Amino acid sequence: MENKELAKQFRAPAFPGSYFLSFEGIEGAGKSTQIVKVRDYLESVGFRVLVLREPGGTSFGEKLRQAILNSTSPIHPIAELHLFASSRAQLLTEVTLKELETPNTVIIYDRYLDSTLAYQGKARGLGFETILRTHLSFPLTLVPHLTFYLRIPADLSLTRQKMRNAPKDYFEKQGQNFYQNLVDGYDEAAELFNERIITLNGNQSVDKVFEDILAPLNALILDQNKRPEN
Ligand code: T5A
Repeated sequence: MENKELAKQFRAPAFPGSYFLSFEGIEGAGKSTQIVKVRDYLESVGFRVLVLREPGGTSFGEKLRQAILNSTSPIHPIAELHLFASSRAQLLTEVTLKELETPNTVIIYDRYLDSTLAYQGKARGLGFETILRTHLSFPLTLVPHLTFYLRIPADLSLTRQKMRNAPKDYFEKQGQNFYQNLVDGYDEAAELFNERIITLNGNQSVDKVFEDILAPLNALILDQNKRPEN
């Protein structure tokens, strides 16, 4: 089956008046910065908002997060893929699906499936088909209503990482080629899931990026016709 056909197996959850969003991008793209602004905005218009991060978000998932990001020895890409998918399945069932049952809830994920496509699928070389097939069982077939991909060039990621001056985790120790492959991987994911993923220029001021997020976000939450019916 072609990747386009596989991509059709993925669907957004249907809970009345509740939404699932994700933010994507390479390290330093500005995801955390924009998530805070989007959370504040959504709360100001009356939504209950929960922000969750991947890997992590549950006690099991946080253990997996430490296992991966603090690893000092190489992890096989297939092992990486299954660790991220395990953390994801747990977070979806333990938190996300339960919380979305409450109307007017927005769940925001800091990274989701598209990270696995870019990091393990493209940069680690497993290919998109392997990633998509691993996610074909429920609840891993769930995807957000909208994904905001903050696109920045590889060299800007490395510059922002240096400015932060924090110790490097497992992936941040990789070089510029790895980051270029990630950008290419995200671009391919955005093409494959072109209705869900909104690509934004992350190399602009924080306020301008937020302004670019607001138009598609408002179209989703304010347009009654786009609200799930059951
Ligand atoms: N991973 C994860 C996989 O390999 N596969 C998977 O399936 C999943 C889910 C997670 C790691 O795991 C990997 C990917 C990652 O390597 P993490 O600690 O969660 O690691 O790391 P990140 O999500 O990458 O978090 P970062 O903090 O590095 O990036 P952010 O959140 O995108 O960036 P942010 O907002 O913290 O901003 C970074 C800096 O830039 C500035 C900020 O002030 C900050 O200093 N900044 C801007 N500067 C100028 N202009 C703007 N517009 C700016 N926006 C932010």
